Amino acid sequence: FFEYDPVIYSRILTGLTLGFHVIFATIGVGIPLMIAIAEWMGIKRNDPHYTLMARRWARGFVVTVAVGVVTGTAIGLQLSLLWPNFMQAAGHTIGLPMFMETFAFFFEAIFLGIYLYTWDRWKSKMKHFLLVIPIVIGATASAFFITSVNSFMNFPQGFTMIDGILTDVSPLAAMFNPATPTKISHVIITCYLTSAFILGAIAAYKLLKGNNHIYYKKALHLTMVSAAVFAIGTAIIGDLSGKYLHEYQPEKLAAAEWHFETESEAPLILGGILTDDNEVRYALKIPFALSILAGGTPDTIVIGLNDFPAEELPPLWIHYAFDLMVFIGMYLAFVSVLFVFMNWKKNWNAFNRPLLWSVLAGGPLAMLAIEAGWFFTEVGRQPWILNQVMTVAEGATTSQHVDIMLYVFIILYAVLGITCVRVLSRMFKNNPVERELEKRGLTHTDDR
Ligand code: HDD
Ligand code: HEB
Ligand code: HEB
Repeated sequence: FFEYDPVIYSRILTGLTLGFHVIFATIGVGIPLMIAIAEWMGIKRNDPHYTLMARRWARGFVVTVAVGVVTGTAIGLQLSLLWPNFMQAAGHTIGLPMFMETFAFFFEAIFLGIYLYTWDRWKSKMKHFLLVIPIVIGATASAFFITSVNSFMNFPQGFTMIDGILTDVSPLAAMFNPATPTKISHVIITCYLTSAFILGAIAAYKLLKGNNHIYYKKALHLTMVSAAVFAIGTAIIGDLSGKYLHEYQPEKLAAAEWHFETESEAPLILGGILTDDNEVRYALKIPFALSILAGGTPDTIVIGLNDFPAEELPPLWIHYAFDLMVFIGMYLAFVSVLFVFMNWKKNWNAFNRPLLWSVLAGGPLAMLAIEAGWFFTEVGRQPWILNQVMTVAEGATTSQHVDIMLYVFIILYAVLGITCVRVLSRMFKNNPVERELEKRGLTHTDDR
């Protein structure tokens, strides 16, 4: 229904692929840490329930890794097919971190293989636990390296531009640019937060369905304590990300907050709609909050949209993506802290149904916040593929067949998504916790 334009189709296809990949990437980065925490608890408390958690989570993790590899490979392929000019100009600048991601992945995969097949191999349980550490490091390093590429796109440095070609390249300066610290730490900690909430949501679901096995209560407690820590960390780093934007990408921050006039004591705008003459209606305004997010004090001057050339502004709908992410962040922090608090108060019941429902909702909401965060930062980088250096249109292919590619990949992702869900649900339905405990000679005597 609109005219064929390879740039539009390439953007849709790239966004679709990355948006799908990031679901598995997030789980891939976060779950290993949760496995490690559970196995550690199992050893320290000599409690087989925690050990079983680590085992079951590791088994499910393998399925999501497999899909992560397929979709990750699709990204690699599409980067050179859809963005040939971008890859030609920047390829040797970002080649180092791209290669390092592959390396980190292989590192992780080798230890994952050993880990899965050596559960009962050693007398000392500690030896098996040590194997999970390189998995955690490898998974986190994947996120570290690939996100540094994205940081480079947001703040390109470490080269000189001559006739559209980047020369004098310094890969390390490119990797460690001003966007890198906040971006990488925000991505990694939100991966942890989201993974903790997804595992917590599964436990809450089982408890809601009337399965009151102590295994699920322990799983819920472990994941919510972790989530509370990560949620608070996310808020702190999110605040630092805002300060990064203020200093280095003020147009993205102004677009996110519909902030038109350059001024101090700027309010944070929640929700609302924008009229044709750029007036904000029906929004909740938190006085001074934008100035504080940007610079830490109410008198920080925040540059407004009116001070940027109109053709260099990103689409203003990223405001909603930003709001959604921040709202979900507050929600996740509230729910996890409330759970931990109620569980700590001995005569309160943290396992009440409303709270269980709230945890259950938190799983998908956390993943939605990941998507919202990426859409916010990626669309907020428009119209640049390399901020201030190369536009998206300049980086794109001129091929006439991107539409067909798009349809093929939509089918591929649908098949992958459905298969993944079916394999996972069959895997765990056919092997419930009760049966697995019995099989390992553990009775239910210690059930509460
Ligand atoms: Fe990205 C575009 C989403 C990480 C490299 N990405 C793009 C778009 C979306 C996303 C929605 C379309 C934006 C538009 O055209 O309006 N990006 C994501 C998600 C990511 C992600 C969900 C999490 C995994 N992206 C990411 C990284 C890289 C890129 C880590 C660097 C290797 N993204 C690109 C790109 C695109 C892009 C290929 C195509 C057009 C553009 O950047 O501006 O360079
Ligand atoms: Fe990724 C995987 C690429 C983004 C995380 N990846 C992957 C793969 C590829 C990729 C190719 C396969 C494997 C190998 O290495 O070989 N990615 C990529 C690219 C990008 C990305 C190109 C951009 C564009 N990722 C990403 C991010 C993250 C990640 C952002 C984080 C957050 N990945 C990842 C992981 C993995 C991957 C973790 C592994 C698998 C699983 O799932 O685990
Ligand atoms: Fe976020 C992004 C803030 C929460 C996920 N963050 C982002 C940004 C900012 C923020 C500013 C941008 C950056 C750049 O561009 O560089 N956050 C924030 C805040 C908060 C938050 C303030 C509240 C607390 N997030 C959140 C959550 C999540 C997230 C909850 C999930 C879970 N983000 C995100 C992502 C992203 C973001 C994924 C993309 C990447 C980067 O970093 O960029």
